[in-house]
Amino acid sequence: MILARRSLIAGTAALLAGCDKVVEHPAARRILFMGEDMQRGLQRALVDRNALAPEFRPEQRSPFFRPNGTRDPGTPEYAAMRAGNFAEWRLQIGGLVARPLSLALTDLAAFPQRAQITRHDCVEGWSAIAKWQGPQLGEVLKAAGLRDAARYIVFTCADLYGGAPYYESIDLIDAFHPQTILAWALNDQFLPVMNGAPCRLRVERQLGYKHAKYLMRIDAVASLAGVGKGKGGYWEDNVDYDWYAGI
Ligand SMILES: Nc1nc2c(c(=O)[nH]1)N[C@H]1C(S)=C(S)[C@@H](COP(=O)(O)O)O[C@H]1N2
Ligand SMILES: [Mo]
Repeated sequence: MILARRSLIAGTAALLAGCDKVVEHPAARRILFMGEDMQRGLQRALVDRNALAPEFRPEQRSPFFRPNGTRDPGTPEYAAMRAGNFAEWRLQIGGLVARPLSLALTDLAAFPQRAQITRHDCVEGWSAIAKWQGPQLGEVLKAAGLRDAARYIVFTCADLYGGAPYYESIDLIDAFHPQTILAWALNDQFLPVMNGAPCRLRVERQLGYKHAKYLMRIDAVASLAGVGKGKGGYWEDNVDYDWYAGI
C-alpha cells in the first residue's frame, strides 16, 4: 500500500512536471516530500496504537493497589454472587457476534493466559504498578466470532452510577491489542472486590477510567450512538472525559 502510494505520488509529480527527472523539479520534490511526511505520520499513528505499554519487574510493584471509583457495587445481585465466591457469576459476550457466550471464571481461566506487570494511571493524578492476569480479550472475541459490522466493544459493569451500570467502550485496535486482557487475578490473587472482582478490563495503553471493573457484559456494536448518551462511556457522557484516553 505504501509502495503503491509512493508511485502514485511520483506518477502525479511526473505528470505535473512533464518529464522523467521529476525529483529534480522543485515543485515535484515538494509534492514527493509532502507524500512522505503523510506516510510517516500515518505509519507512526498505526504503530503507536499497537505498541506495548511498558512492563515492570515484580519488585517494582506498588505495595498496595489503591481502589478508585466504586469500591463495592453493593447491589443485592452482586452481594449474592460475592457470598458464593462468584461461582454463579457469568460474563455474557453478545451483540454482533456469531456465537454469544456465557463464561464462568473457570472458562476464563481455561483460555491461554497472559500475565503482565503494568502501571495504572488515573486521570486524577495517581499511578500504581501491579501484576494482572487473564485471557486476552481478542481470544475471547475470536471464540465468540465477531461479525463484520462490529466496530466497538462495549463493557457493562455490575456497579451503578445514578441507577445505571457503569459502562465503557474501546475500538477493535485496543480490543485486539496483546495487552488487553480480562483480568481475574491481581498480584497472583483473585481480584479483591475493591479492584473489580471477579473480573475487570485491563487496556494498558489508556487511562484508568477505561479499565472497567465488575464486568457483567461485553457487547460488540457497530456504533456508539446507542450506548449511554452516545459518547461511549460513563465519564465521557457525564463529565466530558475523552473517549480515547491514550497514554
Ligand atoms: N465499574 C467500574 N469500573 C471502573 C471504575 C468504577 O467506578 N466502576 N472506576 C474507574 C477508574 S476512574 C479507575 S482509576 C480505575 C480504578 O481501578 P482500581 O479501583 O482497581 O484502582 O477503575 C476504573 N473502572
Ligand atoms: Mo481514574
